[in-house]
Amino acid sequence: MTSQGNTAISSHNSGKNEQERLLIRFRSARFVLSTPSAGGMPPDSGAEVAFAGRSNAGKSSALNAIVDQGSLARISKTPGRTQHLVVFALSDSERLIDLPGYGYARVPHGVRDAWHQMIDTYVEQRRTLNGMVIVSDIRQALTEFDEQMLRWCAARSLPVVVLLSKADKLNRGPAVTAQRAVDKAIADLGVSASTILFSAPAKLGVDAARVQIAQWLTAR
Ligand SMILES: Nc1nc2c(ncn2[C@@H]2O[C@H](COP(=O)(O)OP(=O)(O)OP(=O)(O)O)[C@@H](O)[C@H]2O)c(=O)[nH]1
Ligand SMILES: [Mg+2]
Repeated sequence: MTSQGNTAISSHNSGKNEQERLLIRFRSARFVLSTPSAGGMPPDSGAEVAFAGRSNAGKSSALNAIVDQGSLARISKTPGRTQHLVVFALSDSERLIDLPGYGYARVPHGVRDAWHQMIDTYVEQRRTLNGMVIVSDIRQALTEFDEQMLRWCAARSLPVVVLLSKADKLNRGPAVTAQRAVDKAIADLGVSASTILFSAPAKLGVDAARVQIAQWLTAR
């Protein structure tokens, strides 16, 4: 699974060792619990990084690629599958949270409003939330929801990285052009967030995402 055959990076051995150390750390991720409300979360101590994004954007797939486990978080061809906050732990004090997808049209308004409320409450009140991963399909980024989430995170000075998912669906040129457009849209919003070209099946951007998330999990 690791890029052992890649001799081009052999001169950066320390970087490679660091990646392998991170890989081992993320591989230890285990399912803890799934809860329909922020009140059902584990005690608010330690450090957490959450994955947010539109329904079907690829949140669960990104999480699985990052922890290098094919089916830790449930992936579905049916949008709206993850309707709970799903908690995974790397250690007693480090957690990854798979948030319910936003904006799935085919559920009643009342249910949708309840999801929005729950995520809003979680982002606003969770003290150990140290960083937000917004997963956005590169062909649709940024959605209205992504922009809303960027504003919520800015409001509480929460750092954000945007994974531009499904980058394997575009050639390199159009993917880079799309990334630049998203960088500009973020700047135009007056907020700050880095972007990473990402593909779960192609393992693109996975190492970079691990480095960022590990940094947030370590910060207290
Ligand atoms: N080609 C490609 N397909 C992807 C990628 N990431 C996710 N998918 C596919 O997109 C669909 C949705 O992926 P999920 O990871 O379940 O998306 P989600 O954001 O967790 O969806 P909800 O839990 O419903 O909000 C699945 O069919 C995945 O196989 C990617 O990087 N490339
Ligand atoms: Mg999901």
